[in-house]
Amino acid sequence: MPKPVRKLLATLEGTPDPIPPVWFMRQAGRYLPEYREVRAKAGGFLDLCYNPALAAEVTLQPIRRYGFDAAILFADILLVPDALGQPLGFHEGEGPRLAPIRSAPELASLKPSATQAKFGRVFETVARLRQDLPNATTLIGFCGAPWTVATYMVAGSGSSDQADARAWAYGDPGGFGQLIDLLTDVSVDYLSGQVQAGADVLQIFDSWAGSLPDDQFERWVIAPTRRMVEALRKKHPLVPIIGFPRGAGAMTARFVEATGVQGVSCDTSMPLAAMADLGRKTCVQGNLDPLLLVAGGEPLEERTREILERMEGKRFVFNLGHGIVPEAPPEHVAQLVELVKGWRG
Ligand code: 1CP
Repeated sequence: MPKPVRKLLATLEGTPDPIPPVWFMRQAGRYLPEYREVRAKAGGFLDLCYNPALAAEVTLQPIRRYGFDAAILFADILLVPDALGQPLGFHEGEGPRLAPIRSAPELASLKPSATQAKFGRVFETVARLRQDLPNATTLIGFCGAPWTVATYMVAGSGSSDQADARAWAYGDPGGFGQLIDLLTDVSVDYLSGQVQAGADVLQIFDSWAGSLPDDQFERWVIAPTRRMVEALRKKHPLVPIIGFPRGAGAMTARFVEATGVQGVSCDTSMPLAAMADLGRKTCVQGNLDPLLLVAGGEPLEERTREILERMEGKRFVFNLGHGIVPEAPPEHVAQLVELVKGWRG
């Protein structure tokens, strides 16, 4: 049987398409009524993440509705601390809560050897997805980058400035480095398991990369990401990796060069000229403002055309600069996908 053309995979491998592949971060989620229904049935958010049948179902929902070129595994970056044994809860309207870890001696409570039971359920979701997805749909596996996951583990919740992790990193870089090294190793195993189960492409979410000055960015964003990319390349030489160093701004080009990622996702604040420039070195993904999906109509169409024109001829993946927000009407998502798929058609 000939190998199916998976458009996102092909674009990352170096064959651009005149009509770019399209998928959206958080394409499964609360803006979809069918997601809210399954979510209510699952019980808690973590119950949904660890239930392979239901997690596969919510991953497939946006593929059925919109025909995206890629599906992203339904899971969360905080499953890694959860699997390591750091108690995690998601409470309605509050976001995640973890028992904070603030010093090197507390790292002894984390158990990398205990992760397999919970990771195994995620791998089962991936395996189901590869079976149930259309052959032409690329399957994306993911995890959080060590720095971003550490910011939640140290603060015990989301935070606007990641102050607790930054303070630990400055005050005791050796101790904080132990946490980053542990997360780097566990994340490599976790992503490698996703590839073995059937993921075609990997994305590493570093949502809080932008909170670090350049020297700290080198140490806590670039160095661990490079280590992950090198280790994964050895195990799976053909699987492309997309980095998402959100807020990296002027450090983005350096990030691409130093980490060896095959693609970079750009947030909404990246100027189109800079994104086009990056497109000469690597495959770029982005960067429509998710709030334009709330507005819809002409403002959405105008900016979409501008991005598509500016990125023409580049190795480019159409995406948002961050995740779809719960307020986005599903019809606006349909409007956007039609526009991208009909581009120059
Ligand atoms: O009630 C609900 O249904 C929970 C909402 C929700 C969803 C749909 C959360 C809680 N996580 C997710 C799924 C999720 N998270 C995916 C699934 C695949 C897809 O994109 O469709 C992915 C890739 C993530 C990744 C994730 N989780 C990130 C990185 C990307 C980003 O948004 O910056 C981060 C930072 C998280 C943590 C997280 N999970 C959920 C919330 C509310 C948060 C943010 C907490 C905070 O900082 O306040």
